Amino acid sequence: MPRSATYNHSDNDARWQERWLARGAFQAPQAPRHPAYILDMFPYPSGSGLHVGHVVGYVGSDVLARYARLLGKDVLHPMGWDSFGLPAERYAAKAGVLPQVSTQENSANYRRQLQALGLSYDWDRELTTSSPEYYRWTQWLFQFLYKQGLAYRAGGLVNWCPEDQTVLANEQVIGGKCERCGSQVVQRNLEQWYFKITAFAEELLEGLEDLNWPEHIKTLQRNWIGRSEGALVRFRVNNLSEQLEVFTTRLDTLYGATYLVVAPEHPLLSSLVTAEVQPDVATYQEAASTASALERSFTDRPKTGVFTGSYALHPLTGDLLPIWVSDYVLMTYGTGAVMAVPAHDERDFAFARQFSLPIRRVVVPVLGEDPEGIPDAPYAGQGYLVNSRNLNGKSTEEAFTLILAELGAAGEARTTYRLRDWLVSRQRYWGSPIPIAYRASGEQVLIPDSQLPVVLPERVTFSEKGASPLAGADEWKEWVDPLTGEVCHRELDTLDTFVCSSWYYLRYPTPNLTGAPFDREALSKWMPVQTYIGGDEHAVMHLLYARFICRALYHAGLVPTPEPFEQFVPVGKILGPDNQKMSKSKGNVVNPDEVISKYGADALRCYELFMGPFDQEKPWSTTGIVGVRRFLDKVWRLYELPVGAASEVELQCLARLTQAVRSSTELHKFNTAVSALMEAVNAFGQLPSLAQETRRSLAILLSPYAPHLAETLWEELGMQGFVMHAQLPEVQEAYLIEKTETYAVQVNGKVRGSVEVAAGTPADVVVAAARQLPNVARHLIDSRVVKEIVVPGKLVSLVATPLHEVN
Ligand code: ANZ
Repeated sequence: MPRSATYNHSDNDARWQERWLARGAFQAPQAPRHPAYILDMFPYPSGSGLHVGHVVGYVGSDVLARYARLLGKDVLHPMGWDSFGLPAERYAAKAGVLPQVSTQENSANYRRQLQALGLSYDWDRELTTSSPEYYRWTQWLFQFLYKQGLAYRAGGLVNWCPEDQTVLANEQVIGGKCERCGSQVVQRNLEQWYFKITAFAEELLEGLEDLNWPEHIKTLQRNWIGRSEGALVRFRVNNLSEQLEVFTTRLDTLYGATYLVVAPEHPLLSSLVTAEVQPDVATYQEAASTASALERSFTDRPKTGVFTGSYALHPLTGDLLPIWVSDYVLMTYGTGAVMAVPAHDERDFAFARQFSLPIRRVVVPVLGEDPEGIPDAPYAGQGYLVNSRNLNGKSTEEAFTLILAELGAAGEARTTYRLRDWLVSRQRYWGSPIPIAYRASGEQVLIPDSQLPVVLPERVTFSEKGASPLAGADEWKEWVDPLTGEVCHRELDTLDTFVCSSWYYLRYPTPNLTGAPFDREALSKWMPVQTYIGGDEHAVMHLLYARFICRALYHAGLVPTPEPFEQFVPVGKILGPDNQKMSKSKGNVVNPDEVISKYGADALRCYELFMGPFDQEKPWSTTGIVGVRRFLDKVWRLYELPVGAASEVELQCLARLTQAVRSSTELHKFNTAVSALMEAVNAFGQLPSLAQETRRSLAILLSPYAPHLAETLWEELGMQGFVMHAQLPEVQEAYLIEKTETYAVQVNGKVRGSVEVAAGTPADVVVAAARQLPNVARHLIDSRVVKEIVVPGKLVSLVATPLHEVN
């Protein structure tokens, strides 16, 4: 058959996709010898299907999976559906279609779209979190945590989304708004289910050290966990038998404490309040209950409060300190009470000004200084003590220790964490039922294992707003305890969908196991996930929850590794051609189906990766994809050159290409790999002939990026089997002209190491290699690189500034 003038993508895309599937080319082996578990964050299958922005991460992970196969690795590369969630329930209320049905349709559409990209998923392992076969084990997980004392029901102030009509976890409230729908979240006092993630605060913090994750994600997790070292101070209160405990990180400022403040929800408040201020305090408490914790913690928020009428005794001076109530103190942190040191804390300073409370300076930045009068602003730094009796002149650090000793039983060193327990119950239908029931006495009973899963009833009425349809499922609501015959009522809340995704990676090695959620033996072959790819918006949600659940299971000896994801690679968003976030409402959504049918799957894949660095945001451009398609046609025509013995130039060019594709792919610099392929194809195009060996190598190097074209060329060359199962060419060092170059690496002007790279290595790859030097990485911790200067062959100079503190 004569060769077509341009590469025929429509026939070839379909042909290879069918063959790969028919021959089980993507199947992971049962007994891997060189395992590589490469995992994407699985999507929520929405009704509108995938757009080109959703798939960039999947293309990147597919390149890694295909590359690992070329290295001879046994690859586990699965996909599934995180299919519980509110949109399906909303859709049911509007369109009258059961979520069970719409979810199936949507995931079938997603599967079709992903397959059309030639993604090498092992579809035999597909998971659907909303299927009873899966959520039976989510329910097992709930019961496991319950039995371990790590799942409990408790009352308290929670975040309530009035639009979604459900509570939310703290992690789902971003800047006071619902993470899903953007509505203003309000506070409500409700009884809810929690998972005790706080029991793992220290471990989750320490575990970060060994992870190969981007530093900014680790910083977000560290700040979210928020470890604070400080002390408890116990204050005696006039006419109260209990002492009032405060948590402070600045015990050294104790002599500067001029009043105390308790949170409006503090349990001792009612005993502190004297009769005459009782009504004012009650009004204040009422008003405070509507503000979110976030709002309350803003430093510049106008300060409000009421004097309780009681006084506490300063433990060292015996002075009487008035006790106030104010909502700038949160009940959910420390002890819910603070000693206020207005001269050295901004919020205390503003409050003291507002209510004319004394301000006493006890720390100065420079030894020997002792300014008079009231300061204009608080000084929050460290320094030396003044107005602090025997401690004057001591450093703040030393004073902390001395005061702690002096306090005796009235003080105690204490570490606290900002992290709160994970609120997991939701007042919605489309989630896993919580496998628990209540006796008439209120006592909780676990639904016995033999009756799991507790399946969602289908005969329910959906309403667009208001209570969960489960509240109206009268027959389902009742449950008879088989042991006692007592009629109990089931829990009507369902689990947060983040519970389903906190353990799914443990199920892929044995997706159809019936007797257990996962198999330790199989996990010890595959875990931890070698590379996990997804959005960094999950930094303190999914990525934290998954680490917690993996640790809880690890401690029980059920899984082999404490950490689930060895390496995490964030994916940058693709914006619409208008530089805006792609969304249906903005009309800037690009559909991959159309792009594939016009330009082919390989053009879409290569273009998505060529657009820019994988982890950065970038806008879609139609001219860009045309250029990439032209490159693929050039590759196609290159194979029309006469066959000849390889010249020196050809061998050099191939060696450089092999080197570049290898190093760029390994460092996830996919754009650099694609441009190296483009350069090489241009260079080969200048030659009078091309050797068979070069053709074979080029097809293999191309195959992770443009697998359909690569298979077509491989077939034309008369090769047996798939190119995806070939062996990656080695770099022929002898043909790398100037073999290597050594770069000095500077951070903020100081030399921190050196890297040796192949001559001509692209600048961004050199920078990436430089940043991986341990000594360089150490100097970049908690910083952002704002400038990268590369002097070819000589120097990498990084300019970094400290990251903002993230609350
Ligand atoms: C006295 C003091 C003096 C404080 C000073 C600060 C500066 P981090 O570092 O975030 O842990 N605090 C304690 N519990 C609180 C609560 N429930 N709500 C609001 N604020 C609370 O912050 C610890 C500091 O935050 C504590 O140290 C306490 O104020 C305040 F010059 O105590 B400090």
